[in-house]
Amino acid sequence: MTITITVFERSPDQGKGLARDMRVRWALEEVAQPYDVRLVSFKAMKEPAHLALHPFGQIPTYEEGDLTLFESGAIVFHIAQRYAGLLPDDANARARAITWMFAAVGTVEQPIIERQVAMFAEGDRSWTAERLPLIDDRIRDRLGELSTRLGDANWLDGTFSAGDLMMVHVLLRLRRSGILAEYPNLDAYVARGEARPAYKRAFAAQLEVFTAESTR
Ligand code: GTB
Repeated sequence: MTITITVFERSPDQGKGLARDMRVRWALEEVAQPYDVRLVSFKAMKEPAHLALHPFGQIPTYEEGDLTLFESGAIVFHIAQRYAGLLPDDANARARAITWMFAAVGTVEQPIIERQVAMFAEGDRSWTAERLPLIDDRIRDRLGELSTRLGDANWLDGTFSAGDLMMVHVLLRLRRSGILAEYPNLDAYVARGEARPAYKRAFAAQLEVFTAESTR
C-alpha cells in the first residue's frame, strides 16, 4: 500500500532536517518502506483539504490506504509497530523503547520548543533576554539527566530503537544553540544517529525538496 506523507513545500530550516517530517522519513528508511511526498505551503496547511488530514493544520501527516495519521510521534510509533526494525521483539524491551519515544516528545522536547518559541516567535519581546537563560537551564536539567542515563552506551536501551530515533531528532534541534555540545556523550549519541544510512537517505530526500523548490 502506498504511503504518502506531507512536508513543508519550503522548509524554514532550508533543508537542515529539523522539521518533523524528518522523523517520519527516517523511520520509513529504517524499515525500508518507500513513500511518496506531498508538498504543502503554509497557506494550504490551513485550508480545509489539509485540515481534514491534520486538525491543527501542520505537517507531517501520514496516509496509508484508508488510514490517516498526524503527530510525528504517533506516526513513527505506527511505522515501528507495523514494520520490523524499530522495536524489539521482547515485550518488556519493547515497552521500554516506547517509553523513550514518549520521553523524547513529552519530557525532553518541551523546553526545547519553549526555547524556539522564545527566540523566534517572541524574540522581540522585552522579557526574552531574561527568559532565555531560565529556559536554557531547564534544558540543561533534562540533558544532564539524560546524559547520566545514557552514560557510555551507544543507545538508550540496548539496540537502536524508535525511542532513539525520536530522541536524536529532538536533540538535533539544540545543536545550533551550543547546549548539546556541553554534553559530549549526547553530542556523540546524536552523531551516531546521523551516521546511520537510513538517516542519511532521509536527510538527502528532504534537502532535495528544499533545493528543488528554491531553484523554481
Ligand atoms: N506535535 C506535532 C508533531 O510532532 O507532529 C508538531 C507538528 C509541528 O509543529 N509541525 C510544524 C508545522 O507544521 C513543522 S515541524 N508548523 C506550521 C504551523 O504550525 O503552522 C516544526 C519545525 C518548523 C520549523 C523548523 N525549522 O525551521 O527549523 C523546525 C521545526
